Amino acid sequence: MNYVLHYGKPASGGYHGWERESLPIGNSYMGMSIYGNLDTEILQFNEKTLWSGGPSPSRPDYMGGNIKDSYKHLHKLRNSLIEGKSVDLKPLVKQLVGKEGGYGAYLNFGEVLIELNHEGASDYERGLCLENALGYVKYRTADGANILREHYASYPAKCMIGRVSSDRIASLALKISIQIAQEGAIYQLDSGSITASGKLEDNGLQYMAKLAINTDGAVVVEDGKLAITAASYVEYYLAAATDYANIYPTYRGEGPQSKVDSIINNVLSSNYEELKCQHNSDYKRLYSRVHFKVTSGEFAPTAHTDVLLRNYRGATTSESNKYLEELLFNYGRYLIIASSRPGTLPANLQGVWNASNSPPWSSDYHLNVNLQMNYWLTYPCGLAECSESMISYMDSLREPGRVTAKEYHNIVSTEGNPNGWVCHTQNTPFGWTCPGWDFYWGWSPASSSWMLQNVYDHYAYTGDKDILKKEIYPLILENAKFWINNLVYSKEQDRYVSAPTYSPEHGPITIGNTYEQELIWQLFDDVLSAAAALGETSADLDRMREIQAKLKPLHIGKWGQIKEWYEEDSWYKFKIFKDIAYKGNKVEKHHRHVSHMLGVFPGSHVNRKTPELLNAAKVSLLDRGFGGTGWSKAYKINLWARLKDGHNAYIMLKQLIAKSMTNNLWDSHPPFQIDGNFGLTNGICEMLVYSNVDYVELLPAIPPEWDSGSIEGIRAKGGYTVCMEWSKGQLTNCYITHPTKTSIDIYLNNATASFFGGKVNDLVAVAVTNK
Ligand code: FUC
Repeated sequence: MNYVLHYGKPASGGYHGWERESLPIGNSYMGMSIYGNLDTEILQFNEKTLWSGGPSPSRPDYMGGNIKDSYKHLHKLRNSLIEGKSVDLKPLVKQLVGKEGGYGAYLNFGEVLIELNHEGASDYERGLCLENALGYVKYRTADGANILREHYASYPAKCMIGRVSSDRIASLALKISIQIAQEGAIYQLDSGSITASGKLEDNGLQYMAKLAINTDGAVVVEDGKLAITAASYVEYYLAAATDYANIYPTYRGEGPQSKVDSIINNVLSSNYEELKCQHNSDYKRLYSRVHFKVTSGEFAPTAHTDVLLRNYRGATTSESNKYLEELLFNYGRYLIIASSRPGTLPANLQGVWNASNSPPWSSDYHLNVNLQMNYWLTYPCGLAECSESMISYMDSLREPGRVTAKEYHNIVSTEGNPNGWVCHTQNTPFGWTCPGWDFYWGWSPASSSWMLQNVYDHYAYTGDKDILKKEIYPLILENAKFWINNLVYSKEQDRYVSAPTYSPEHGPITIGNTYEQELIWQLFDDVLSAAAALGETSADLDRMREIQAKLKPLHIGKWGQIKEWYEEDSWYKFKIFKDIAYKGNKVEKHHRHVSHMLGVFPGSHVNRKTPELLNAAKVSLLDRGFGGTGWSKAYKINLWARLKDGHNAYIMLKQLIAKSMTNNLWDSHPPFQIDGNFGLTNGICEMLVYSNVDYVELLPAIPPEWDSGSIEGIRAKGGYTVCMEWSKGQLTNCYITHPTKTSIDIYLNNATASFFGGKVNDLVAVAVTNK
């Protein structure tokens, strides 16, 4: 089946057109957004390391935003909270912030412009084919030549590659130039290439982009452009790099010139078709691992993608709506392959695509939900490789994170004796680990631990003990050490608490809120499981076990909900006044964050074996409603799936697609934020397979709208690969493979499974094939 995003006209101009209509390709080092214009084609491009901020000759005191000795203020605040003193918290929390200077932003690199002058063309179509990660534009010019323009982003060649061709010999005349989006770039041209280079004013980061061409036409350099005439084809190869290296504390490495030259020399020693084949096999190796189908037969709508999206908003279930759901499922996989390969920085808030020098939230790494959501899909979709850049990135936060632990928590590490690292809501590739410059969104030490669930899950899904031992275990253990040193005992609550705590951007400042307690509980659980798998024992692990039992993160409140704050019961006097009482505590009924739901998803604390908590989670989630920003809707698909409610999970999927997707199928917060795309794909995985505790459940939340379908290649925790089909909502065929194991505990809710026959209502051991 061919999954293609395609349109009948070019993207509109400017940032608006970029954000909503351009089509993205990427090799994770670089991203490119293609407009598909007929007059002058715009190929806006990025390179993942082009960041302002961080260390700079103009900021000799840059220290990851950390402010020295802030722990003194923490202690004051903490003592007043623990002792229950009624004090004005505002002046105290003003001191628990980081320095904004040096935060910086992910930057726009620039544009390749191709002046074609093909206005007046007919039979126009542009598209992005997900099966082979190829962008295309095709049309017939006014004088009858058929033009094909192709673009792909090769990960093996680290290069963006394009080709314009005409079926009329020597009919092409075009001009190519580069415009760098930064001040002061220097351009050098010869008849085969354009090189643009410079230094960022903010931090002195050196950058270079080089475009080389290959054509059968004649080339001259003219007004800073390559002017090509009498060509049947023009191929172009674009490489870009900076001297950034993720090495603390300088964050600088090899200059860009040698990197760019070696990429360009390498591609020029090959040819367009060979490179395309290499790209295809590299990409397909990852993309072809999973197939999801809920449409029947070989259904592929002819309507353009923007029309499909418009029709989708019309609500009724149809084959083309289901096709759009399949397309979006695959688009999430496409986008993570395009933006998160090993050896690069992880996918940021916009993946690798950004057309602004002051993008929303700096297009940074946000850890109070967003980066986590970016990576949920990697494991169930069999793309564990795509999580490696995220794992090394988290590892790179350890050194600067020790400085934050010292300055804000007085937890001191010495050479060879790491005592704990931490980071907060947001960070940059320059080790910016301190709290944000406003406590109310910036303070969130447990966000670091949340990200470590994504890290640990690499092992949970793949069973790879080498990476567990070498990378994952030391990283998560050191964050757990931070908590051993940082938690305090509250007599009143009879438990260990984090203090102060602030639920992401929501509610009052308290101690031991559900968000932090639950994340610490899960971290300890993962560390203890990892230690057991590796046969590790230590006094720290014993202490962790004791503390975990006394974290008591989850409490059911007076109206049957999972509490987000321990203190909630005291606000709730009369049912009828519930919302007023909550509002008085700065609580928004429909707040986009669902921070009290972490034990349901992605955590494992709330599950089939804790029915009271499951019911309470339903009460809370219903109270939060069915709206939210893009990512919030995506989160709720996952949550309803974990609550085994396919109907509500599907409502959230529909809401997300109908209300939070732009024509190029990017998720819109608004603005564009890629987390919702990834969260959608993972939400569909959660609807199909649950594997969070010690059993696998098939079809836990299948909605009536997908009454028959199939999924091939989806991964379950423990290293299983599942292929299955269902019909009328019931499993009809299933095949499970594992590299070494031969049996698995399956939970099938009232489903008939033909592969072992009979009606299955509870845990059943079935044979799995050794592969
Ligand atoms: C979190 C969210 C916001 C936004 C930002 C990038 O702070 O609360 O909604 O997604 O990240």
